[in-house]
Amino acid sequence: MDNEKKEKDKQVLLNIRDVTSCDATAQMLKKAERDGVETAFHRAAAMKACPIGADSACCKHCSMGPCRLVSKDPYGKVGVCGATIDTIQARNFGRMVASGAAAHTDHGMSMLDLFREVVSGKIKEYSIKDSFKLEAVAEEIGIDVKGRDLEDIAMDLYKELERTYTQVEGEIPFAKRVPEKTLETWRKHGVVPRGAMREIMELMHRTHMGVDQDYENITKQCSRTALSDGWGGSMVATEISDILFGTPTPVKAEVNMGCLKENEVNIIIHGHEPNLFESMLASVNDPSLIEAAKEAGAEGINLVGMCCSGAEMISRHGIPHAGNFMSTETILVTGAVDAMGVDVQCIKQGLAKVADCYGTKLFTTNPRCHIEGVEHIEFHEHSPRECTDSIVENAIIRFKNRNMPIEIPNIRNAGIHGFSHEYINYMLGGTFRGSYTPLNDNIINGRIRGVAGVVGCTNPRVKQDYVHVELVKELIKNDVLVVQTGCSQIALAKAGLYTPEAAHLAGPGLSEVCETVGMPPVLGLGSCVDNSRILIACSEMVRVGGLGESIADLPVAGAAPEWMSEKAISIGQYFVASGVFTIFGVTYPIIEDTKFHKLLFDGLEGMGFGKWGFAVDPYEMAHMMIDHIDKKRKALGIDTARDRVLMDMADRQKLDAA
Ligand code: BF8
Ligand code: SF4
Repeated sequence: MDNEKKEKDKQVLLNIRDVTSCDATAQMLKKAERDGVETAFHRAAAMKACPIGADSACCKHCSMGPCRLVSKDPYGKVGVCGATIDTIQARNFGRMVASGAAAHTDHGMSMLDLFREVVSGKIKEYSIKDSFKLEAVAEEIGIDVKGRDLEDIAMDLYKELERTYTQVEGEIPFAKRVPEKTLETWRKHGVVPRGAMREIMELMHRTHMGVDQDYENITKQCSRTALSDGWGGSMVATEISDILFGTPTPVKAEVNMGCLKENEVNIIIHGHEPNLFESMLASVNDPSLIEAAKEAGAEGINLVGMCCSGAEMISRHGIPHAGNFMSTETILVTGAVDAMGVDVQCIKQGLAKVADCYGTKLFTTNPRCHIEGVEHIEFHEHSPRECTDSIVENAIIRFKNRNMPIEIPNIRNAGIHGFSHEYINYMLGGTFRGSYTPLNDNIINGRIRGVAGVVGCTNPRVKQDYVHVELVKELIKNDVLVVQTGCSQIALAKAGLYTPEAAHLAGPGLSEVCETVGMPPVLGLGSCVDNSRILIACSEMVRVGGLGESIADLPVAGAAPEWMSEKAISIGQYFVASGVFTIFGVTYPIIEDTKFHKLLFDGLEGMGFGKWGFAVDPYEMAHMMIDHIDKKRKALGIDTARDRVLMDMADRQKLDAA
């Protein structure tokens, strides 16, 4: 007890309003402090980020070092081997890209493994839900579909997509989706990806001590590897998940911690791979488990998602979502979570201690991700229900033995989720002529100024959700249509922007389009691997015409305002390499004014790619994106259209007919 008291005395107390703009998380942080429980918010406040690491001014790639250079005088010193600041930064950056790309592509490969086993009949617990999409994707990458059995097409699709990972030479299959001029730029600079395994391996090799020591050459391999993620591993993850589990279409669903139910057995799935969650969905609907929950005194079983697998499940099935990355520990403080099952990525080790404090049963399920001291119930795709049924049974036991007060923030926000790129086609183009033409037309006539992707994590180094929400509000106010994925999507859904009524927050042009179509001004596309949907949408916009010949010509921009993970760096780099101006917030891991920094923030654009940007303030970020969009509009010769804000009757009729 004395020790516990000392621990409590030591605890950093937060100025809660400064660390989160999520009311539910704030309420739980207050409770956590009352209970003497520590979270990542507290650890971030107690531990200053290392300034040398933050600038990427150190190298520990060999034991002649670690070598520490000086951020304020970056060219004043070199490492023991002679490595310059540009080499060191580019190598560190490259390793972030390699790790991020590995995470997405390994996830994609798992989905493809599952697909193969389903198609060959070895796994019967899952099946093909969207055969229409299967044929469409197969046809797009050159597989003959006419008059053939679905199984044959599926097996050919499997074999072709396997090349996304294993191909030693030549271009990956989805390079066929890249607009011709963008692909030309890639070919010119030698960055068209081969298989992701090869690209990641080569990047790890080149960033080894004493190999690639030219930041420009390292940057090429960063782009090539990142592209093998965006147009490779991530895109396969999205497409195969749609084929297996269904392509999202708009669905009304609720987010926030109020989705927990005091009188039900609450189960959270948090992580990234939808196969675990899909099996859990089957488990919680099993009559015998529902009966067992009732026998334990519960009114039912309540399944809720968090982070990216949650974002996929809200998109596909309207499963409620309890919160984003910075809420995963705090939700346990409710005391209402009976079990949390996690798989891979963004799983804080700190969850173990918080779960322990509140008696929540925490389970790891994936062989890639164990946590010391946490029970592991391995998930096998050949018998998925063994794992998920067992988690439900454990949750029921915990429900029965609940022995402390429960406090659930009474906040739920309804909204419309589930906008796949296919649905955007249909929504804007109508059933009979589904196409991006109306989107392009509305961009050309200036009602929609441009499109922004706002994506990515939350990070305790900045006020949770604040930068996401303010940035998106500023963008839509200026008639920029926003598409979203991952934790950012949940931030805006909590802020109420996912309703068609939120159109009143948009500028006159965008709100008119939203009202005509009945869509919110902010469209959620799912999890972080679903950023590939944004790439496909960009390709479609180029293909339809009127907005230039390459992705780099489009009036679009991207942002990850509260990023934290290496996956985000890989995503940022593949958007930049695809031609998109991409801004990150929080901090940027490169010293300003170094040659490597100038290449990423300026030089790449001159080579036909996009470029990086950095800003902490959401309004500054928004206006950097808007300026870029306006610059592109001007280059396309459609800048004058925006002057004509008021629409005449003919315009209105044209829009209504669209
Ligand atoms: O892949 S947005 S905190 S949950 S890394 Fe993680 Fe970031 Fe959330 Fe999903 Ni994406
Ligand atoms: Fe130092 Fe060079 Fe070794 Fe890095 S690779 S730790 S810069 S000696």
